[in-house]
Amino acid sequence: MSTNTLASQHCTPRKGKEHALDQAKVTDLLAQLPGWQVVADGKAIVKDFKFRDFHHTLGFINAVGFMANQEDHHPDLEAGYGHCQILWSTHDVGGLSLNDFICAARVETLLEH
Ligand code: HBI
Repeated sequence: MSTNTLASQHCTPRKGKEHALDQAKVTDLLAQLPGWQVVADGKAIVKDFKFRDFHHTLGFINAVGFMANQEDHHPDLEAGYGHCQILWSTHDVGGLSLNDFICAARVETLLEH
């Protein structure tokens, strides 16, 4: 595992098509993210997280929101009792950028024990 893993990186403002990742890079980065899938014609990554009750789901949402504000990169969330789906895409590039993969990796570290 490289020392400069995705979860140890921070987002930077990425605007413009030049920051949109190509298919090969997306495939390479996705391999580092357990359970995440590419959706929306390759323009987003998504994962649905399951929890024992609504309190745990809300705790997770708040932790993700705090991290997203720190990184100034924000997910689309769809949640209900016992689950939260997180979708990452970079509006400023019109698809996937490295920021999306950094934030997905940082979400995974929130659940590490
Ligand atoms: N969040 N998902 C997402 N995509 C963006 O392009 C984005 C964002 N949050 C903040 C933001 N862009 C810009 O305001 C900063 O990059 C400056």
